[in-house]
Amino acid sequence: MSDDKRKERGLCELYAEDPDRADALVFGRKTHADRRGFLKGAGLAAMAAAVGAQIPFHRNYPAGLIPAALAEAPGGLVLEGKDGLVILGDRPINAETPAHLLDDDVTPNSRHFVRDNGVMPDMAQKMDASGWTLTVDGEVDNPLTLTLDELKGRFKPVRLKLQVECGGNGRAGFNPPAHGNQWTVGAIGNAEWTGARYADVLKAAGVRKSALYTGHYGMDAHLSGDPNKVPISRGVPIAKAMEPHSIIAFEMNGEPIPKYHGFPVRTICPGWPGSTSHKWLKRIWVRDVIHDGPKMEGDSYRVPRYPVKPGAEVPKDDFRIIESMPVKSLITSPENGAQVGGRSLAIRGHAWAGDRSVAAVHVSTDFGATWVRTDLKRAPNKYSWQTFAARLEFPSEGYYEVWARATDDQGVMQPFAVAWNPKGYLNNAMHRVAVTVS
Ligand SMILES: Nc1nc2c(c(=O)[nH]1)N[C@H]1C(S)=C(S)[C@@H](COP(=O)(O)O)O[C@H]1N2
Ligand SMILES: [Mo]
Repeated sequence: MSDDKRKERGLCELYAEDPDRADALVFGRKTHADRRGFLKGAGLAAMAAAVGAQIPFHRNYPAGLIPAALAEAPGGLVLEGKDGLVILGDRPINAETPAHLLDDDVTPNSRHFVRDNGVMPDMAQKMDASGWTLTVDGEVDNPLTLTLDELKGRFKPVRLKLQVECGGNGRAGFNPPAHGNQWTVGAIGNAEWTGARYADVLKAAGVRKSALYTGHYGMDAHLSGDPNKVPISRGVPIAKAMEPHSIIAFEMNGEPIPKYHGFPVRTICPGWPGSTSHKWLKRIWVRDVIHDGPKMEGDSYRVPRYPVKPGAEVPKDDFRIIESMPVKSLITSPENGAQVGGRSLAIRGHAWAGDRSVAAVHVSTDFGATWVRTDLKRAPNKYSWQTFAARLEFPSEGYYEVWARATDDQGVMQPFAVAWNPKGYLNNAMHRVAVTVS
């Protein structure tokens, strides 16, 4: 089955099974309360934007009916406020950004990938934070319950450009295939986040010497609908939480955090698997053991301690928790498959290296035989990705591939092909884009 078919079916199935939820996802609102008045205001504007035209007979349009324009659109489901994302799944929502749409130095909200494990909370769906508090408890002398105003007012806010990359970004490149979302290269974003320093909040809570790890809890519901189940609860070692770039964010690119990205508040633990950047945050449980919430154990966000043969069974005790993400780069211009007239081409992209910085990015147009060093910018702040650019000359017409290879500040380079692991994490193989010169 083609990808387009699968996604279309996803949308049609969603409308067939749960039209209210489908409307809410597509148009960003709950419709059951006002079925007769469905296409008004924000819902009408969102639908007009989604189908690409005004809708003269909008008053007649029934709620919960899949718009034909979307059913036939390649890619199917449209996420409100998102631009050009490829949707891998709609329950939970998972969507990645094509590489050429990640060209901006700072990723706009409309182009940041989305990765959910459960169901978005109502508070985010409505973008209304009334009643929200954050609790900090556990290994602290002074447990806190903060309102949004207190979080914003009690601590000096910081504003930082920070990379968030899903631990499974690149999973589609594994053979034998790994279960999970088949991310290609676009589960990475570098938005500008505003928030309190995680360290300041922990200090205000009087974090104890016995504190070893944090445990994050959010407001999203488990897919099963069971209110006693938590979809995901991960955390970080205290040292990572105390790092000055780990923040408890309340703004993304100068706006309240969009519903998909954790409204009203989330952690950002940059450079580590995105799953440590907990959305819709409501509680930080400070632990005196390594946090053992759902998706901390087993093979979730864990990799074998030693290299394994592709397809091997790995004993559970031989896994370790993923911490820093590895060095990686992405060519964001030209787009894969570009046709170039003439012999010269400007290329651009970004590179990042988890807790480290990127020392160099090289590119090759002859399948790795020779490499040219690109012009690599410094990060505006630590944990931002770094932008590279180069001008390439092609000796003749024909099919070329542009390959990019970043090197981190410890001399570690991206590999040609990734080392296999059971769940398909940490694929940092070189990015390649095809270019036809005529
Ligand atoms: N509450 C909550 N936080 C979450 C998740 C989730 O499912 N629920 N997914 C995590 C994962 S696996 C990733 S990669 C990032 C993705 O953040 P984004 O959707 O803002 O890009 O959010 C993380 N935080
Ligand atoms: Mo993730």
